[in-house]
Amino acid sequence: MQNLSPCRGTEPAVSTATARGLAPSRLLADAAMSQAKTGFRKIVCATGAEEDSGALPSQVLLNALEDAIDRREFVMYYQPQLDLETHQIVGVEALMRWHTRNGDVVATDNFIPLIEPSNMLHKFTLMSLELVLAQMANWARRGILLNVALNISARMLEDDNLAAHFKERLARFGVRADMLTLEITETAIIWHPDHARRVAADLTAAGIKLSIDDFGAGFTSFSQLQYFSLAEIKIDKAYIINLKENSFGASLVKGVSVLCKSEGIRLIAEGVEHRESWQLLRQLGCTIGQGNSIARPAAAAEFEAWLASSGSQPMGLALH
Ligand code: G
Ligand code: MN
Repeated sequence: MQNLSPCRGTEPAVSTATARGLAPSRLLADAAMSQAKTGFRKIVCATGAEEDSGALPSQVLLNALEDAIDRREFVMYYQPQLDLETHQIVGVEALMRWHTRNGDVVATDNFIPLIEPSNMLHKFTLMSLELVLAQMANWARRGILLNVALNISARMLEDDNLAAHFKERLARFGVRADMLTLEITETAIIWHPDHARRVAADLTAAGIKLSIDDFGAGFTSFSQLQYFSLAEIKIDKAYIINLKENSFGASLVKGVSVLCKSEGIRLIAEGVEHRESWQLLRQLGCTIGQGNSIARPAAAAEFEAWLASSGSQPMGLALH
């Protein structure tokens, strides 16, 4: 493959908004910045007194987000997943960015924690799904067949109708179910495992693939994992960003790769920031990488330009 140069994307930085008390989206972009500085809890639990000192009440933030959802101010970015042996693009992860009306770009870490516990989660998830399916249908019409991974909250596995919602939309957009993977973060607490397992089984029965995200970042319960029919595990970037030989991270990758091989699970290393890690990952048995040394997340047009310049044929059919 040619031109698979590192860091080609130009993902915008998170908002640096400073003004206060303007439009709702300005408030939230502002809060995103405060969150980075002061921590999430302080904003969400802000009291009147804190409001005077510049923190914002959570309801204002939630209203701003709800408006943003209704106005469709969210844009999907795409980050490729590379087969480190064949240099084929095996898929992309869809990553949401909020493009506020004043031109700020807010990354997911700054707003997902607000949406997840709220009653907006359902609406937000279906909006994300529709953005992804519209893009997949658009790509398919143009002969670009890409497997796409969408992040969903573990809380969505409480919804008995989740698979039905997904099936209806897959049919409406004319997208094959086996080209869609749902990433569920391993750190999330699943309150009703039996129920979640049933919903997950409905999704896999519909042909949708399930992936465990941020693997190794939480208190992994292998006893839970074995009951989910997993297509994929993504090792948390904390182990990958500074991957070194003979380190704990290297042992983890090697061990999990053995588990994945014998279970027929696809293994992805996320946060591959250094080109030098590509070979080490292959040696450890992990053949798929995602991260800034391959490409940063980019909006569809920019991602397509990257794909064309990479010379890689995306692999768009079911992987197993
Ligand atoms: O929670 P999840 O693992 O889905 O989040 C993926 C996040 O990791 C995205 O926000 C993406 O921008 C970020 N990311 C992707 N590649 C890299 C990388 O190489 N290094 C770092 N630090 N972050 C990355
Ligand atoms: Mn993810």
